[in-house]
Amino acid sequence: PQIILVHSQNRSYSKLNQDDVNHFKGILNKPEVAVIEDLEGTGSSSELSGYNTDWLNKLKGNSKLALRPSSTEEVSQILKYCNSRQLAVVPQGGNTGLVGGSVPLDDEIVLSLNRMNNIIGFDKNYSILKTQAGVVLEKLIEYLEQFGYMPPVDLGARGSCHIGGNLATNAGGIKLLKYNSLHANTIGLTAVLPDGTILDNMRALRKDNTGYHLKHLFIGSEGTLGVITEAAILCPKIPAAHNVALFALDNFDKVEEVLRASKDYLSENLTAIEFFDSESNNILKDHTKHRNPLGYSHNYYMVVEVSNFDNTSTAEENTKIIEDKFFGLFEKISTVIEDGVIAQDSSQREAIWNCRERIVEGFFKEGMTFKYDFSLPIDKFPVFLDKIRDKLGDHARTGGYGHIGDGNIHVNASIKGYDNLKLFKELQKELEPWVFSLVEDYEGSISAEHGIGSFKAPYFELNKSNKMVSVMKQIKGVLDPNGIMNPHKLFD
Ligand code: FAD
Ligand code: S2G
Ligand code: ZN
Repeated sequence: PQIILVHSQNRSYSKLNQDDVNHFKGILNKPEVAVIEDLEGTGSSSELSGYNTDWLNKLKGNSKLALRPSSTEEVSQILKYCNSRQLAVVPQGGNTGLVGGSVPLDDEIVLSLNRMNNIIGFDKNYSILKTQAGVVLEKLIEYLEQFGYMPPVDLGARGSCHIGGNLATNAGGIKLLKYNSLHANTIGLTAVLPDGTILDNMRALRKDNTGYHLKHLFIGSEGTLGVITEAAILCPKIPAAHNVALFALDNFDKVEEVLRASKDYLSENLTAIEFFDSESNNILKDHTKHRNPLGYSHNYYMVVEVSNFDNTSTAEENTKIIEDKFFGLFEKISTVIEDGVIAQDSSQREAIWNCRERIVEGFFKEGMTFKYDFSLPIDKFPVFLDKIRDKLGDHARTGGYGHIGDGNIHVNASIKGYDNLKLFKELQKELEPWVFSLVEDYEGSISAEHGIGSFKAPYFELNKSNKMVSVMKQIKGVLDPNGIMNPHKLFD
């Protein structure tokens, strides 16, 4: 794998010692599972190595200790102690983050939420889910199904990511277009501050205008202000019926035409719309078993999901409603698309979604990948892709895909293999300052949904006014005066 050892940065943090480890073993229940340590640094603990390595295999920290608390109270005691001992901490959920935010850059303690995986309950009057932060998203999807509800967020990492990590990164995903962001759907949240203060804001009231809405500070804070241990999330109903179609198009103007037609014609029945280009389509074919039913000869592809919320009809009637909607859309775009297919059953639905959601794996298997997650004016997507392609030439395979309905493009550019770190670093030095300032020229965002982490921290101040950054740093200074929370993430 591509392991880039991150040299330890000179920081004013304490070094972990045996007394610290003994202290944690003394305060945590089931220390045999709650404390994973390798104080000698023998590298003996493969479990610890998992906590030190990010999903992309780009970062490998050298933490000697991972802690797995089982309650908010235990998180509070851990942070209070670390704060008093000036020990740096990285909160970690499912460790699927893509910006180098979820693992140590040096020897920070990893505070994993993976033992705080209890679902507290679902209030059917309010349709509000209450859960601990360490529950895997897919488990929440399964749990809510019995009530006919679903989480408002969904993403390709659903099998591993935690709802706590989704909140900490304000994850976007494929449903944001229809159900809005986690900021809009989080009704309550418990967060623990570095000094151990427990901010319990879990009184889940749809309306509560009593002072600043502190919970929003922690949503998207990427573990730099405190640890989210519980949340109350407003959940939408599972649609009575839904289906998905895949379209093939030969240029981006037509992609935009289908986007507009889908929004105009389908309006509230449009529940997701994604695009991907031919390079993304080809790289998926080269590296995974997933096959595109529309083949590999077109320049662009789009996934359009239509849902029907009318619960009075029978399943057959609902399916017919969806079919009529798709045929109505087809009529409007028949001269625009090159080809199209509607899923005939759930396995075909899954196959179509895999064409889009598994692209990340294709680029990852191709080699070392530059990953970008921009918000941009939609009509600028092709220009951006062409500029990046020109910059990288035939060193890399560059593809564009993503949540076009949200104006969010993912650009992945992979250089072949994992044994050319020198070339990767040279290209990175050349490419990144330029591409991030280009985003600023287009008044976009250098991170639409993945966050800043450590990979984008050097460019964060390019994309936010220094007045905004200085207020953020003041807030960070008030909540984490010792800077123990996830150092060198978000802020360089
Ligand atoms: P981690 O990776 O463990 O942590 C992410 C950040 O949050 C870190 O900074 C960490 O310190 C902090 N953190 C984690 N838990 C807590 C907590 N309880 N309290 C405080 N801080 C915490 N992202 C999208 O937005 N949209 C997508 O469509 C999408 N698709 C993906 C597809 C794949 C295949 C993969 C691998 C990733 C994808 N991601 C996507 C990125 C990633 O899944 C999200 O950022 C996700 O929200 C991270 O959740 P996690 O539990 O894995 O968090
Ligand atoms: C997605 C995650 C993968 C990537 O697939 O929507 O958010 O490479 C992305 O950015
Ligand atoms: Zn995404």
